[in-house]
Amino acid sequence: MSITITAFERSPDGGKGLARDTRVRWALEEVGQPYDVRYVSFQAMKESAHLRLHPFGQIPTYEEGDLVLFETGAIVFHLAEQHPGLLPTDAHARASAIAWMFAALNSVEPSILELVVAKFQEGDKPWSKERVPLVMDRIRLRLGQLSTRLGDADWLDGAFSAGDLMMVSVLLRTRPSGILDEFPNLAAYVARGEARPAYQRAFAAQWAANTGQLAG
Ligand SMILES: N[C@@H](CCC(=O)N[C@@H](CS)C(=O)NCC(=O)O)C(=O)O
Repeated sequence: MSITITAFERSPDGGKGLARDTRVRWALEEVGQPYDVRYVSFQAMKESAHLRLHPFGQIPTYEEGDLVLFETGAIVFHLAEQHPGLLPTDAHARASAIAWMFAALNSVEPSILELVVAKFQEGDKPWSKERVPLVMDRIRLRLGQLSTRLGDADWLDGAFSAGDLMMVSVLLRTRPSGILDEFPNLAAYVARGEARPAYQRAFAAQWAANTGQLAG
């Protein structure tokens, strides 16, 4: 069954890999599944054809036969359930890897998103100057806790899993702020994720789509 995902026609980050189709592409590459991409404009994302796939008018979406999914957590989880490589077979280890996926999306990503809102969407508001340092502190708190838990391990819980894929994807979104450099083990963790051949292929594909160039 062929797989089609959606992505920005032109990502606001210009191809830095921060748009969320990258994490889905990465999961697809990790499990060796070919896929097509349908590129959508901001306008098309809010029109009925796309809203049938994604109730909130966002990317990415995932179509496979008559299955339609939205939410990157659900998409990556589906891929990890259907194909070997992203979740351990041992039941407890599997549950723990899934917990890390939720942790990435529910406990780490929210404050990172707040920063994007405070800096870019509300950057011209009078409260933005005071809000940014507060949000940075909330991110710092979570990253400190995560850094302590990771210690000197390569991955969060044994072998690389969908939990790491999601956590690295979320942490990558802090890169423009420079805050990751305060936590050398997290910076190294993210670099390990980025060095994976599957990530490299995913990054190159979205880069090529956004820039019309091959990744260098
Ligand atoms: N929780 C959703 C978030 C999806 C999301 O925010 N997508 C962004 C791109 S990374 C988007 O479509 N933004 C445009 C918009 O919301 O209008 C997920 O993980 O899939």
